[in-house]
Amino acid sequence: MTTYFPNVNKIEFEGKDSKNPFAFKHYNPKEVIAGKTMEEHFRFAVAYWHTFTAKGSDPFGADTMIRPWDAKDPMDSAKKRAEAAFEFFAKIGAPYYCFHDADVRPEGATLQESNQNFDEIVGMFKGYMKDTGVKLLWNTANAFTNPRFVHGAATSNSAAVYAYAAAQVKKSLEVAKELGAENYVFWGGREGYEWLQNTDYKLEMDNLARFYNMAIDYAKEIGFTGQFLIEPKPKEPTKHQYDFDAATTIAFLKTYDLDKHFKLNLEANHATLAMHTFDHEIRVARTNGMLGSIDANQGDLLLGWDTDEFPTDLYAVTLAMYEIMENGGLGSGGVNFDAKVRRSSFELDDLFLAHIAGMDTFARGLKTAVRLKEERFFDSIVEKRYASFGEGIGKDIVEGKATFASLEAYALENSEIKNASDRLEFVKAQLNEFIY
Ligand code: XLS
Ligand code: CA
Ligand code: CA
Repeated sequence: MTTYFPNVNKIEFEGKDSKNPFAFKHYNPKEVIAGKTMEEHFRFAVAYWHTFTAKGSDPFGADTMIRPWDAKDPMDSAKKRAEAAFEFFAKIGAPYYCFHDADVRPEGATLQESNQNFDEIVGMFKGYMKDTGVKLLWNTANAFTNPRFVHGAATSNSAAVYAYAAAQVKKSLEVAKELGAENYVFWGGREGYEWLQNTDYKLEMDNLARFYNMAIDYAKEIGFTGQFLIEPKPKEPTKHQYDFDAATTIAFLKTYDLDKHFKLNLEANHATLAMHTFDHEIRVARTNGMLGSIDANQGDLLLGWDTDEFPTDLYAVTLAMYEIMENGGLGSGGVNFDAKVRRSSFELDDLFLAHIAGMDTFARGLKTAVRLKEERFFDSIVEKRYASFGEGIGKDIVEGKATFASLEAYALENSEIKNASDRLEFVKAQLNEFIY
């Protein structure tokens, strides 16, 4: 077997005083925290597209990353890439991976040829998964890169494109079943509009719902039982994407009676593009019982693009982990590094260093989240803040006993209202003490 990463051995936990850059300082897979090992809490996954397929180009510049799995023939490249990917998964110690069809196989001249290429790679994956024990967290169909999706896929104005996208998802569901994927993701990069005035919004929404219904039927037909996930994003590449954020996506699913078939895959950078924090998106999903999985990364607030950086922001990750813990974990989901090394981090070793940074950041976030819970930091703030709903008129409101007349009677007697300060600066300084 060829080695693609000869300089790197299996990454081990060495503790926070280690000076070895190729070691975990905080992520200790076997350490038990709040009743589960860290490995079980996170279910870390490596994103095939960013780590093995993308090569550092940006809208202004060409590839900076020359990889040892690059070959002249695209199918040769795909095979070597698969071999390299599994060597990487095993060395970094990620129990899961995720991919789009287009990341792993070259597109053929016809749909049949694309499917044949796909089958060949899936056959290799099956063997490698067996050898390494690495599992598939989720797969998905790329219905956005090819020029045929210029006007959308399941919301295209072209029925032929709609059919093509359906065929692609059908194939990806078969692959999901074959590889035992624990989830299947729909991300609608081109499902939206460029110009509202040439768009039949109602038809596109109805068609999208029909598409999802057909996917549900087909999964049932072939016995695929993984969790369906929708990944919200407000824009980019499309000006306006229909699955704008968690709340919009949940409303869509409820409108079309699809909510019991789906959960959400939430991405940190998509949250910030929607002008939300990541913890906001997770809170909305978990409150509705729809938190499925997360795409771990971070954006750059100065750029405003979907820069998909590796997550190193301890503050944001801690608050996200707190929400995940409050949800009782991620169930069949996991923490997928939908993150790419910067264009200037073009050496092979950077792939390891970036994942170590992300995994260590999540480990620290988890530990702090558990302490925040144990010490009831947020719980006691919230309890105190809403105490008025635990007694008297507030209790009546919560128990559904109040009416406008009873509230008016109360207000007439109690019009002198005394609000309490949130002491935000003070409590945020206390939060800093937990985190740093
Ligand atoms: C792009 C999305 C995409 C999904 C899967 O912004 O993050 O990569 O995660 O199609
Ligand atoms: Ca994503
Ligand atoms: Ca993204």
